[in-house]
Amino acid sequence: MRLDIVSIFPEYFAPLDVSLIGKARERGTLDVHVHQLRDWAHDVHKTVDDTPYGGGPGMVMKPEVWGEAIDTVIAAGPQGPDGGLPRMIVPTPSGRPFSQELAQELAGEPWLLFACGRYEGIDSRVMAEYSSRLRVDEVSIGDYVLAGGEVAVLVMVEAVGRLLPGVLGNAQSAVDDSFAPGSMQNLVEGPVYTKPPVWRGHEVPAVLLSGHHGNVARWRRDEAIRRTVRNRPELAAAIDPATLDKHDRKLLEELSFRLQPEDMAN
Ligand code: JA5
Repeated sequence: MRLDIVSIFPEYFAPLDVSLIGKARERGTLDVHVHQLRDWAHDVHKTVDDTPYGGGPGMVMKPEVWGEAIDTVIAAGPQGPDGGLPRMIVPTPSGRPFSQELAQELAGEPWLLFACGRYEGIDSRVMAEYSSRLRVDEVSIGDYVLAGGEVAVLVMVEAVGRLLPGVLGNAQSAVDDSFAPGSMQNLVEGPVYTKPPVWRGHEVPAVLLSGHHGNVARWRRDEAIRRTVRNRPELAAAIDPATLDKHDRKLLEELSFRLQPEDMAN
């Protein structure tokens, strides 16, 4: 997979040299190109921003600089000027939510182009222009404000990169994830433990040392349910009652959690 990232702070992407993603780059699984947006600004001050039309606080990134940057990146693509087109991702808190499902979808793309905004964001005509030429998605990684798109891109690159064939050492790790399709539906993962069996007076739950695989699986599911109800009530509310056994129902009752009634449709 090829990744192009355009930013006024290319130094933000130093973490992509290390760990899982760094190794994937060394092996050629990932081909990452980070670009300095200011390389396409032509005035002496390398200006990339200007005041917002309509007034208001802050500055907006200029469309001409972004247009030249993106045109150049597209033209220098993986297989030359006729080597297909990238899918473009623009991080913004007003975008569609990033999710494990979107990460899976992006992991199937041969070429992604990430455009990192700063200030109050990028002139919207840039997204309009490229939407008529490429698939463009404005994407949010959560409901909070960041100073720019760079950290959001690091998040998305890690989430996507670890799904690529051969990037995770253990093939099971990616399917066990809380939000992976095929993991326990609508449940987050429970707690994990390793040696020693007692640390500062805290004991590892005895069932995990018992060697009884059935009891271990049951206990893990209970803990996943407890955590989901406590930390993610909106996920718990979306549990399909048909996916629960009698033991699950009893536990939810003990936790005073009311399941949604089964609807009449279907
Ligand atoms: C800020 C100019 O979903 C959280 C996000 C916050 C934020 C993102 S994504 N992009 C920007 C940005 O600010 O481009």
